[in-house]
Amino acid sequence: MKDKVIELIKEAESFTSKDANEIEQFRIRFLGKKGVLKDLFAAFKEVPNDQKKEFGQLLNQLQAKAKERIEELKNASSSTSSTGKGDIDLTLPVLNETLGARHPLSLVRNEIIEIFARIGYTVSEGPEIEDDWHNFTALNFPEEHPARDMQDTFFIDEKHALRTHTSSVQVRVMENSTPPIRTISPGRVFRNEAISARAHCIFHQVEGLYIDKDVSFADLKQTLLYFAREMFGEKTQIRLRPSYFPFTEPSAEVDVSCNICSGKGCNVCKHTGFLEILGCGMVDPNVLKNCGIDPEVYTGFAFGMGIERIAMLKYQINDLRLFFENDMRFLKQFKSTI
Ligand code: 2NL
Repeated sequence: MKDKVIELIKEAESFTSKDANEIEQFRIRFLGKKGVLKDLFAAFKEVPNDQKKEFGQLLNQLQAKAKERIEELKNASSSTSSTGKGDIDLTLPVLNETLGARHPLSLVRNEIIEIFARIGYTVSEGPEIEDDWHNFTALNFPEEHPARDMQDTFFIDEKHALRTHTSSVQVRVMENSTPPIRTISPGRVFRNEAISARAHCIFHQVEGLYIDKDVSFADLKQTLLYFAREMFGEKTQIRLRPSYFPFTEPSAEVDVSCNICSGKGCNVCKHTGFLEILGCGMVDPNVLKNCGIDPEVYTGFAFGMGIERIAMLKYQINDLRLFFENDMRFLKQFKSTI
């Protein structure tokens, strides 16, 4: 009896086949309802007590071996079957290869939205074709400002153009609501520029606007420091340089400490230790007035940044054109697991 079991273990170990039918026959013979293991377990009662332990162990070994062998052979045959006769194995797992990737600009836009959502900012959207009022006049652009020129702006007709910034969305928000206002407006913007590694005629912006009683420049600085640290890491420093925009006064350009050399100086930051990320300022009282908000009661700050620029710094991308060419070799690198 014992020898018979040892014989069967050897047989199970050496059994080999690629034919699903043969594997099934093997399973029935060993593990089936009327299979050898069933018989042997039934015969177990007959085994003298002093041999029961050894015999039992052998039976367990045989059962485990038979199961293991069937599993191995099934796996081996399923991985070759679809290449051989052209039949499809529906039990194969789905290949992750086919999973898509989010565009890096979407990843960065979503991250910016989340960072500001955590401090109470909503998201506002608006039309890409704008009238002169929302894109320029309400924002305090003088009648003769060069940005209104055909060379900088894509005009649709006398009165309409493709928006050159998403501030136009925020003008609409101010016109249609009362403070407190805390909103960001991400979106596509258009400028009549020659395409190069650093410029494109279509790009993406996020603008932010905060209007309430007693909003100060200190609030602006602290908000931007929070953003920079969430986006580029908790050790990030910011630096504000005086600047000029028609719609803010005072205005500033904001740099972050270079996250590649930690401010020590490298090729990316051109040995300055800082990288420019956005423009900002206190909303000009004329703009508030134009949008129906009393500048004697309310103050506010605003800022604007290019999503491409933030993505280039975050992922160390050195050519803007990569964002628009949809080269799979580039896009595939942003594959996420979710
Ligand atoms: C930049 C600079 C900026 C704003 C955008 C803004 C919007 C309203 C009122 C006042 Cl409704 N200002 N936006 C303010 C300062 C700078 O963008 O370099 N963007 C890429």
